[in-house]
Amino acid sequence: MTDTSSTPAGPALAGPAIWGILNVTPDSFSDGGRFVNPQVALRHAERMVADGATVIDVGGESTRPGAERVSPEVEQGRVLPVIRALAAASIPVSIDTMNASTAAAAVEAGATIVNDVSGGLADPAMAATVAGLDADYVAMHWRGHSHRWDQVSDYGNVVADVTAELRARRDALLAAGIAPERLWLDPGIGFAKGPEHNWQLLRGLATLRSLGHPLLVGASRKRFLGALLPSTQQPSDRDVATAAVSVLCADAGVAAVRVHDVTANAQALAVWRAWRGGAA
Ligand code: PMM
Repeated sequence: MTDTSSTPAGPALAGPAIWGILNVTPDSFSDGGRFVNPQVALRHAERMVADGATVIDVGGESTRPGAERVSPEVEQGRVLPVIRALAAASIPVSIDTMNASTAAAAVEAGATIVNDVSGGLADPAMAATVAGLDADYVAMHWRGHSHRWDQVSDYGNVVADVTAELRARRDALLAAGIAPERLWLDPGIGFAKGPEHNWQLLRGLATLRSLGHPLLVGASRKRFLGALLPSTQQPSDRDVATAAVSVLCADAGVAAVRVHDVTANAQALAVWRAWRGGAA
């Protein structure tokens, strides 16, 4: 992997890829319940691809604070029909899961990326399972399930702490057999982090990039953006703020942004490319 953090020109001018979020859950914080039907999910995914997404990230378990965990069987019952429908339509799919059995079943159903918000910590079988799959792996920074966030959200220097903890995860994941060129890292915006932690991490993306892996950032519609907006707004009113973060992520050399509103983010990134002198 090439570190381009000090190189404004070249391939980085393409800017981040857009991963469209498809939560097949009854209870996700901004789109819960909308895409449980595979045909409705497929239509939404096709629209996101038409609007500029290159990957659709399918999740069957909500990670929002207070959400109940679901069994891998329930999770797979939700996501596998949707993944099969997307794969049949040749849409690149990422599976958002903390469960090794769901990762394996999703790849079998056609997913090519495993996106694990626990970075392999929630399921001890995840790293070895993914090492045996033909799939990329996103390891997000994670300190525990949401019911523990109050106890685990102390940081000295959040950028240094998250970088050190992601480095340790990276080393463990590579030792388990995941190929370095298939590993992505993610700072875990909003996961056991307060608003100022999130802003410091976004300002510190160059430090995270120094780990030498492509970065995925998931800031879309998160609460720290809502804190900037009028108190009457809903999560779906945070798409303009999300697009502004995506533009700043582009400047920081992030490889992909995970977003709900693909159109807003694709338009904002087209402006970024034109401004930077790349092809719009
Ligand atoms: N955030 C959520 C879910 N999955 N995956 C990655 N890699 N990074 C994230 O920041 C992330 C994620 C929670 O947001 P959602 O409920 O809107 O999907």
